[in-house]
Amino acid sequence: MSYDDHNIFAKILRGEIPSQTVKETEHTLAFKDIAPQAPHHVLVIPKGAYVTADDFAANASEAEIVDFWRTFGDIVAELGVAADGYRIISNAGRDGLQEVPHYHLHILAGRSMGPMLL
Ligand code: DGP
Repeated sequence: MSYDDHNIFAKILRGEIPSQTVKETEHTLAFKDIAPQAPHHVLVIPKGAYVTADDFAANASEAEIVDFWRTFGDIVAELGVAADGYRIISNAGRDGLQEVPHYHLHILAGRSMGPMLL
């Protein structure tokens, strides 16, 4: 699984293109999706070069993994959506219709998501 550092999220991490930061920590960046699918649509990404969730799980350090998921939890708390609920999605690869090949978690909240369309 090779990482292409020309992807748009790598450019955001390098500060080459702007984004609306929601939260930044040592190992993690969260920013607003450019085409929100819900009233709250946040993308959480590791700063390290990982392509998919399985790449991150296999190759990231424990510090990166803990930081990523704690940041996710902090964002849910700060958005105040835990009581009403939310959906998290991570698309991977061709069959997952992943558009940007840098691992990211979508947090969608603020409306009913409806049933999964599988
Ligand atoms: P995915 O299909 O899971 O790879 O979704 C990629 C998401 O990234 C999609 O919801 C739109 C978002 N996106 C694409 N380009 C940009 C960008 O330049 N800035 C921001 N903030 N989001 C982007």
